[in-house]
Amino acid sequence: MTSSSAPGFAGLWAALEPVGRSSSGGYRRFAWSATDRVLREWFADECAKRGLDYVEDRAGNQWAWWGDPDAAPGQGVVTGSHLDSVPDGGPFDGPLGVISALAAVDALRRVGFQPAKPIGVVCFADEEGARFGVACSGSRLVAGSLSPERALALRDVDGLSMAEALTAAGRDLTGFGPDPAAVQRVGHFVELHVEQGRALDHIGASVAVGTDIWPHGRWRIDFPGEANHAGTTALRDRRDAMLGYADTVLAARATAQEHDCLATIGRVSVRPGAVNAIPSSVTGWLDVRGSDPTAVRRTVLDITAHAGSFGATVVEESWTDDTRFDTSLVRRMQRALGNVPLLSTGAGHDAGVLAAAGVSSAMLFVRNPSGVSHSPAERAELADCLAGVEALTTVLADLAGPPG
Ligand code: HGY
Ligand code: MN
Ligand code: MN
Repeated sequence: MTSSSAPGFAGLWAALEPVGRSSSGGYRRFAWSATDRVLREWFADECAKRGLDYVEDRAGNQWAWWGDPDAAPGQGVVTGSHLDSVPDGGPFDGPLGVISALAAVDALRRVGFQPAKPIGVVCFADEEGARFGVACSGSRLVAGSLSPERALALRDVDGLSMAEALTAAGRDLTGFGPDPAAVQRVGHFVELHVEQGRALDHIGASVAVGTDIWPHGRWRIDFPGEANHAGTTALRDRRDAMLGYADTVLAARATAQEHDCLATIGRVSVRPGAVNAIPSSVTGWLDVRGSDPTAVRRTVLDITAHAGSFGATVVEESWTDDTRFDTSLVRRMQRALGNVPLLSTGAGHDAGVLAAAGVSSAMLFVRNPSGVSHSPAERAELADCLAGVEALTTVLADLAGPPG
């Protein structure tokens, strides 16, 4: 399959690049925000330009079809990713998959390809969970692994619920939630994503096929304390919530090291949050991942016990099991692409949610020479991005082409 045209890809990239970029150079593209609306409209416009049949599912995810997915139930060959970001996230995490999907459709059309199966492009809502705290909320909602009741009640740092944010974004909440019909249209889902590590850089490869996602989860830990004056309260009289929090952060790191896992507390909230007031409560959000689910669970148990010794409560906010992608699809992609390397990842993706819901799914990773992600330092070279588009184009042609 011929390679995509750089101007096509570069044009798509240039249009999206300024949207939601903050003064840090990172992106602040949060679900159901005004920036998100610009992104959603951009995606819908690009699909309209290509004459794709645009439809939104009951969870607000955006789909666009080349061919009628209902004329061939369960045969849809779908690719795509997400456009939202973590605070000050990088430019590639998510958008590279969406733009590559559009560029791959363009490349197929340039060579006169006629799909024997419907080809879909999807943009999932709220993959990062940056605003409401649950990752992959759009794909979990549509797949039925996150209840609409729980999702709509989630609140952002300003106390706005997802229901209020959706309503403010002009969305009708009637029927908001799972959409089995949308999921059943998908025969295969392939998500292209920038690598969030340096494995490809170390082996000198542009593209890899993703095989699995490590088990991982998020836990909210609330440390109790007693508000009081910083200048008049003797140390012996204090119940300082910050001490338990700080001790637990260090314990989380030591426990993860002990169990060969990764533990991160990247978000904290302090009340009342005054320089001259002893904290009455501190909330930390814990992220734990690892290749061995038992070790991950052990790590969480140990951290929970440690936090509990300070009177803290721990609530699981999301959990993703060890997710193996469809091995027959992975092998088929490897055959179509030649001997590209296989790659496991500790990062969660919508492809993992669909795989867990029984959809034949897999991923393509594109080299990131910095290895950094969830940071403005995230990078991918244009040549590797185009190699990713070419690989995705080849995979789509193989999956949606005539049998035989
Ligand atoms: O957290 C993750 O792994 C993904 O970026 N949502
Ligand atoms: Mn991410
Ligand atoms: Mn992502």
